[in-house]
Amino acid sequence: MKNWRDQRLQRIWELVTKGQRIGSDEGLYLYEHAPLGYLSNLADRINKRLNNGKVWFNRNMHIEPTNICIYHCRFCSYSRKFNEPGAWEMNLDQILEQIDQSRDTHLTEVHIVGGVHPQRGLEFYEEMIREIKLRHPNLLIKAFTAVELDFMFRKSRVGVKEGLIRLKKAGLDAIPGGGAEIFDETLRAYLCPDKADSDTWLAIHREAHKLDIPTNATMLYGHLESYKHRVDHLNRLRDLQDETSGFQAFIPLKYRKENNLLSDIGETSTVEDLRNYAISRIYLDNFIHLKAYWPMIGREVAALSLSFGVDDLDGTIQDTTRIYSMAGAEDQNPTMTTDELITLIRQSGCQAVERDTLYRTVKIY
Ligand code: V47
Ligand code: SF4
Repeated sequence: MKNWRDQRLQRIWELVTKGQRIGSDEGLYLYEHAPLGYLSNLADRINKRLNNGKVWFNRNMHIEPTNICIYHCRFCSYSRKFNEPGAWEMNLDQILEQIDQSRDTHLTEVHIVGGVHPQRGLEFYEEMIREIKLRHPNLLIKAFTAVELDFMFRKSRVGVKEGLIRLKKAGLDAIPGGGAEIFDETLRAYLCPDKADSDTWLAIHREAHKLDIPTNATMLYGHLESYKHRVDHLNRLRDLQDETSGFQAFIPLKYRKENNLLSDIGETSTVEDLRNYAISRIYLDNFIHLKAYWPMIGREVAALSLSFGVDDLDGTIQDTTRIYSMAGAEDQNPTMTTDELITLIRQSGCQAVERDTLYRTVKIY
């Protein structure tokens, strides 16, 4: 057992290494006082216990059907109104064509997330999923944030349960974690005032879990939130996971500052990003996977994150995602081949395991 001079850190270390849970005060203490080496060491132990030195990745492509959005999130660099320069909308044929043109013949997942288009209701998305599944029955579809789902269900006047049942029947396999942003109501009212609120986000994920649709969870951090807000966010996710066990992975999303209304507040440092990964790993004791979304943080930080509790690197994403490139992400052309990903993982001393959307092993490298 290590000895840390700070007694509080020593107590947290002992609790966590015994497999016990820490509370909000302890979470806050870690954010405020824990040294980097402590966090890396503790998060890595938990990760080894849960994932045994494996780092997961999958072969996926991202599709963003439109960036036309009715909402006005202050951190968003990507959304546009109709006819505004830079706006795009793809029809069903164009979406299907984009998948057909995929260069990776071993693709296992298509990830679909976009703006909240005012004219597109459940019927449009139901058909989209059905057609993709019809042409590519082996491709798993992870699609639509809770914010998109909330709007399409209300537009089509169906309840959450009915809407999710219909999408599942059409072929939806999983739901991504976007739209969670930060749950604190006061901050959320300022950052993204008009979209699905925190309770709605959580209720949609709860209902999906009840219907056996696995989902992910995110937290947008590094903007106006305090450490207390981050701990509150992690707490709400941990509580729901206790109830349902339906979350597959937690993905911290680093706020990127270019071309949006919060540009003047700057961005978090790499050290802060690594601390946040580690504390998330320590706090969310009921989540198996902690994912780094590498196109946003860059390859080098993604490699470092593997020593801070991260066990999953999002995909061999082809250069189709624009949410982050428009917000100033590290990698403006986010594509990594399988070989590059495997090398990155091996150089961190871990074993690369290709998975599908449901974390079933496809191949061990
Ligand atoms: O909800 C928007 C975020 C999210 C910015 O589940 C920004 O596997 C940083 O859902 N800086 C959408 N982030 C992305 C998303 C996602 C991504 C990767 C993996 C998964 C998964 C889900 O992007 C939005 C919002 O939180 N976002 N603007 C910005 N300026
Ligand atoms: Fe729309 Fe999503 Fe951008 Fe918010 S973050 S404005 S919901 S596209």
